[in-house]
Amino acid sequence: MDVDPLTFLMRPPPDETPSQLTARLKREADAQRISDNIDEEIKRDRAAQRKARKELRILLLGQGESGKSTTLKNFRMQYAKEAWEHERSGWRSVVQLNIIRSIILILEIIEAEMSGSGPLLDDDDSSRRLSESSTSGDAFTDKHRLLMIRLAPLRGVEAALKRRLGAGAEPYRPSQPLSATPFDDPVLPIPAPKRRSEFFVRSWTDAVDGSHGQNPEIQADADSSTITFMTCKDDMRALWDDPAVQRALERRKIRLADTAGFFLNDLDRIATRSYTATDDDIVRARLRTVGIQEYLLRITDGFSLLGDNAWVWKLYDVGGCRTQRSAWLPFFENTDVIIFLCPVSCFDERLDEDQRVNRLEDSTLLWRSICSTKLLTKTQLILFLNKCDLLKRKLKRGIKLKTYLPSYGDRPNEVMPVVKYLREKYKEIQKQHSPEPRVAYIYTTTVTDTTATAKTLHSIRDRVLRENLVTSNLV
Ligand SMILES: Nc1nc2c(ncn2[C@@H]2O[C@H](COP(=O)(O)OP(=O)(O)OP(=O)(O)O)[C@@H](O)[C@H]2O)c(=O)[nH]1
Ligand SMILES: [Mg+2]
Repeated sequence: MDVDPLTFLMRPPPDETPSQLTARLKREADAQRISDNIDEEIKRDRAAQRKARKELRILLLGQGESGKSTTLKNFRMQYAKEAWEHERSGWRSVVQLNIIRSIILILEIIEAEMSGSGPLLDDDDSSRRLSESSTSGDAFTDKHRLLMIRLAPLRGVEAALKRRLGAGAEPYRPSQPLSATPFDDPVLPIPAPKRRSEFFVRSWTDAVDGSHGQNPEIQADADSSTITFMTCKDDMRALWDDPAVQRALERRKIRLADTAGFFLNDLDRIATRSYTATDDDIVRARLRTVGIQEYLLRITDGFSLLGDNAWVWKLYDVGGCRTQRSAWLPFFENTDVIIFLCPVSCFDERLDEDQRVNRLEDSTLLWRSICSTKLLTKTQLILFLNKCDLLKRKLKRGIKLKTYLPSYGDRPNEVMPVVKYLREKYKEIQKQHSPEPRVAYIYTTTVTDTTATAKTLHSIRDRVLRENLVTSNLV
C-alpha cells in the first residue's frame, strides 16, 4: 500500500511515552499559535496599509434576489454619477427583457392550461388546479391562441437582447436541504409556483455599457428589437389586462406585480422609440449576478484632518444563489465591511434553486455563518432588513408571519412589530455567534426607494469612515 510521504514524516515516533506525547502536543499547539499570530499581524499590516492609502473593501452579501445589486446601483447613483449616466441607455434592453420574461411566463401558463399540463404546475397540485380551471369558466379561448401567435416574435427579440447584453441563462441546480429552521421553528409547508430559469450577466457594467450605442451594428440590432417590441405593445397589454390571465395567475399564487423586474403596468411609457430608463426603472430592473465583480467609488469624508479627504471604496457584488456562494470565501480575507441583505418579505417563499428551503430560513442561517466566520472577526457588519415595502403589502393581504414562523406567536401581524422581532432575532444571532464582541448596525430598508436609500447610504458612509479614520489614527 502507498504511504503518503507527508503523513509518514509527520506521524508520531512509534515508541513515544505519555509525557513525550504531552510535550509534543504542547510544542505543536505553541507553533500553531505563533503561526496564527503572524497571520493576524500580516492581516493587520495589510489593513493598516490599505487604510493609510484610504482604501476600503466592502462586500455585499445575501441570498439571491435579496437586493445586493440594487444596493450597489444606489451606491453608484450617489457616488459614481458619471458612470451611472453613461450606462443609462444600456438599461433600456434590460427593461425590455424583463417585460418579455413576464409575457413569456404568462404565455407558458396559457400553453400549460390549454394542453392540460405543463411545466409550471407543481406535480401534486396539478390535478386540483386543472379541475379548478375547468369548472371556473376561466378556460382560455381562440382569442388567447391568437395572442400567443401574435406575440411569438418576442422570443426572437428575447434572443437578440440576450445576445446584445452578453447574457446567459442557466437552470437552477437543486442542492441539499438545510436541517435547521429560522429561530428553531418547525418547518412548515409553503405554497409556491415553479419559476423559469433566469438570464444572468457576469458584469452588468459591460452589459449596459453606453458605448455600445456608438457601434452601428449593435445599434441597428437594438433598433430592430425595439420596433418589434413596440409592434407587440397592444397585444402585450391585452394579454396582461385579460381577466382569464389574471385569474390563472391568482390560481397559481403568482403576484407578478411583486416579482423582480415587473414593468407590465408601464408599457405605454416604455414601449416607445424615445424611451430612456429613469433612475427608478434602473433600480427595479432585474439582472441576476453570476460571479463576483468589483466596482470602485470615490467617497469623500468631511472629517479628515489631512488635506486629501477622498477614499476609494471597492465594492464587491456577488451572486447570491447557493451555487455561487463558494466563490465568496477568497474575498473574506481583507474585507473591511460586509453589508448583508435579508429580504424580510420572503418568509413565505422558497429558494429558487431549492424549492424545499424557506428563504427566511436560508437567510438566517447565512447570517449566522457570516457572524461566526473567524476570518471576519474584525469585519464591520451592516445588516439591511430589506424589502420592507413588499413585507407591508404581504401582511396587509392577510398572510400571517406566524404560519411560517410559529415563534412569532400572537404578536400583531403588522410591519413594525414584525421588523422589530426580526431585528432582535438577527441581533441575538450576531451576539451569540460572533467570535469576539462587536456591534452590527441594522437598517430597515426598501432599496428600490432611492430617496430613502440615499439617506441610509450617507449614514453608512459617515459611520464607516469615522470608524476607519479612528482605527487608522487619521483623526
Ligand atoms: N419592491 C422591492 N423590490 C426590491 C427591493 N430590493 C430589491 N428589489 C428588487 O428585487 C430584485 C432582485 O434584486 P437584486 O438586487 O437583483 O438581487 P441580488 O441580491 O443582487 O440577487 P442575485 O444577483 O441573484 O444574487 C430586483 O428586481 C430589485 O429591483 C425592495 O426593497 N423592494
Ligand atoms: Mg445581483
